[in-house]
Amino acid sequence: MPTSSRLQVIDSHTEGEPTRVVLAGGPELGRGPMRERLEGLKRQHDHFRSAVVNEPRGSDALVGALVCAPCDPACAAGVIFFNNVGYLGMCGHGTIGLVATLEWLGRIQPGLHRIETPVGVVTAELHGGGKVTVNNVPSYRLAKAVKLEAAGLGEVRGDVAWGGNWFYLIENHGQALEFERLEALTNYAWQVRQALTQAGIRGEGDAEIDHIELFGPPRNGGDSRNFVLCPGRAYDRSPCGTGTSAKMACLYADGKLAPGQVWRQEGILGTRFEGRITVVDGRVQPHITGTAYITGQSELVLDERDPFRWGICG
Ligand code: PYC
Repeated sequence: MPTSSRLQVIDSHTEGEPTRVVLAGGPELGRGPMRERLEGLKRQHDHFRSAVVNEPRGSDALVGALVCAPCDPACAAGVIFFNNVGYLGMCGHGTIGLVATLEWLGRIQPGLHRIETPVGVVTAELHGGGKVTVNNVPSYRLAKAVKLEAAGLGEVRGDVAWGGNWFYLIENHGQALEFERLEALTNYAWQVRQALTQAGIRGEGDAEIDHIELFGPPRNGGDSRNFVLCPGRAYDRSPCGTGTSAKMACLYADGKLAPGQVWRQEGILGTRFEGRITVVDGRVQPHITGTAYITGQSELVLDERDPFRWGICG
């Protein structure tokens, strides 16, 4: 059997968005670079992803984080992030959840830690009490004000940007970013996502743009509020770490954010990430600070008689 029938997990949420860290019981993926182990997980053990995050053990909102032994012993951990429909290159809220989990277990102390991800090594500073600053991968805007026309949407313009995942960021969407309007926001963003696919608008290397980010005025002391729709149609309960990184790369490109300047990004729940950038050799590095709280420690059981042992998936 490729995966143990019992998985040790710790659940947390980062500014509202849940993370499930798998500490033991996951499939054997070898000792290669994290991007190779991700390919192995995708090809041979996708049922493991579904068992961990989909119902009946999980939910559409849950992001899984499989902890792996790092290639470089100077790293605190290697990690592969996944969700209800697939895999994430990087995940800001998930990295904060992972680091807070390692703190809670007593495995790491406050200070700077290196984490291997499929899109490169990121560092994270643990401040203590679950508060973490993620020093994300270099982020950039690929294209500004890309026009999209789709029935029912009218003309939409958005920036295509990378922040560890691909985003289409829209400012003039005409939508009120209110929690009470989650369904309308989800439907709107999903239509945009489908229209992008139909129009063949993609990220670098022909990558799919699978995160849609709507922006609006702040309501809770931030500089801006967002609504982010994730690849599996779940909305991000946090302000989205990779999305905030993509946004700051766009602001910098427009001359609206200076290195070191603080950017307070509210999510749709009103929680906030504090962001800033540094620029090294012309590349924008985002720094995202938020707090994660542990919500549970448990053992997932995969009973071979259970028809939904590998999760309920569409
Ligand atoms: O915080 O980067 C993030 C993230 C991506 C998808 C859900 N959260």
